[in-house]
Amino acid sequence: MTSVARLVGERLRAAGVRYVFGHPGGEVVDLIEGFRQAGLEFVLTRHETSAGFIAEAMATSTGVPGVCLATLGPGATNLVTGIAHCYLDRAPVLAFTGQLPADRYEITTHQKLDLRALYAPITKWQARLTARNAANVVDRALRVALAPRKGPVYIEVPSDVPRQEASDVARQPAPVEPEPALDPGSEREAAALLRASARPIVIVGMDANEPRVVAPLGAFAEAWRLPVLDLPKAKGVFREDHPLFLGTLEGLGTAKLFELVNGADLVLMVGVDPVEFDRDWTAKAKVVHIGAVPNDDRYYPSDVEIVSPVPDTLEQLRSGAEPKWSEQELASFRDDFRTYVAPARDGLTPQQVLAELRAALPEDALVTCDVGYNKAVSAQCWTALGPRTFFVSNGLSSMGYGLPAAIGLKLAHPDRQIACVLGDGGFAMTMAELETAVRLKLAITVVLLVDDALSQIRAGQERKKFPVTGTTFGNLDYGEVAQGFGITAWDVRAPEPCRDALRNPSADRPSLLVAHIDPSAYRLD
Ligand SMILES: Cc1ncc(C[n+]2csc(CCOP(=O)(O)OP(=O)(O)O)c2C)c(N)n1
Ligand SMILES: [Mg+2]
Repeated sequence: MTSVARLVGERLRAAGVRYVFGHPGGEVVDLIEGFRQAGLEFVLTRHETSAGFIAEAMATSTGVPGVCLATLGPGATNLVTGIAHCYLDRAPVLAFTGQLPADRYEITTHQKLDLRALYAPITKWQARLTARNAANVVDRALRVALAPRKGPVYIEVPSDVPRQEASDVARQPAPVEPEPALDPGSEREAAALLRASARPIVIVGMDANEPRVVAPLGAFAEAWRLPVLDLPKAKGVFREDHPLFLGTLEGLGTAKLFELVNGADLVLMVGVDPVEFDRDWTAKAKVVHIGAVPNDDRYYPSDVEIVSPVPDTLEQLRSGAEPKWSEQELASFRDDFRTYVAPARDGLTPQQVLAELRAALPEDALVTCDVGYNKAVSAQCWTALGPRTFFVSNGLSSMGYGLPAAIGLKLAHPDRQIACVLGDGGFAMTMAELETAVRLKLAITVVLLVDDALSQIRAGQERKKFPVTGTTFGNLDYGEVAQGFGITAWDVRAPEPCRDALRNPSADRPSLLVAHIDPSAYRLD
């Protein structure tokens, strides 16, 4: 007989899934055993939310859905932040949790929560697994998760179901939705707007973060000589060392980039998902929305929408190109902005740490960051050179993301170098996952920006002239912390030792770079 758990596991394997991340409870051990029999590897994380972050990073970087698992009650509530991140950061992830068996659900109160209701606002679909629906539920879950915009689905598993005999054996369908075709009418309208404009700019968003967009986007921007801005989750689709690349919106110093946006007369939104913006859209320029998803958020008003595959649209819009901006104007904006976002200080600056990291890592290295000023500076000062090389929680903007995400990336890409850039606040939230990384023998460079504070929040208090309250904390002995996990730590206060450390990471376990930075370098005003 095939158990429900094994059937579900086999269907996940067939969809390309290799790992399930999570934290167990007694109610899910049958599910884990069936998954094991199906050839899936269960990876214990030290907190359920980390499992959601790991599954997301893996899914985002590979395109194969991620899977995570928690037990009922507190396991399910702990997983919530991880899945909320998958929801607002648009990742195809299946979240399984245990639940009381069906016949006890109505007459039990211990650990009972209405989990489908709990997950409803943070998932695209919620289902309860039974022996008679298991195959169809998994297949639908995979499809719903992968349909644009991608996102998580929730599957509740009553604890008696996994070991039952599966009686649902529907044939597995193809998982991907068809793409829309190019719309020639709106393409002509957009081309006319572009020809008539004097100061058009391009903003690249996460819906376009795909390898196949790289060449058409580069050729399009060069042909018209357009300045390119990106959003954090699209970093690298357009090479950030390119002379036409001017900066990352919502990174450090964004107000200056909005001066450019406000002076533009046309904005070409290429695969922009507005979930990444942290302010209202007030620019007066006309907008062309280009993407596989219509502009239904209405965050910005669009004069023309081209709901088509992005590469095709960019190829079409290239015809009849003539340069729109002068090279000197763009070079001078770029140089001024780069100087502005990396001010000099007596002490080590986070900008210097990122420059050393860029110099130490190969082009195809994968970098994650956490949330706080460390995100603002990484988003602006990490130079991304390829698509899907920079990973951040930006829709949800959850602290605690960077380290688990790096674990997911190293498992998915064992041959690539992986680093995470963390604040000391976010690190403390998930540092237990260092043990996960050690257990899995993952060489990850952990860059810790130490300022003994929740610096971004502290800066907000100071700007409002409030006393600093609840935004600083005691300093840890990170050398001892590293020793406790059995890893090496470097303590650095200047660029040169930082360089040495970054060039000599451990081969089979994480390395910890403890960078004591001057947080005043985050304050550009
Ligand atoms: C889970 C979570 N809790 C609270 C916040 C609010 N928050 C945003 S940034 C930040 C400070 C983070 O401090 P740290 O990790 O040290 O980063 P720094 O700003 O110092 O670089 C806080 C508390 C959040 N985004 N996520
Ligand atoms: Mg900090």
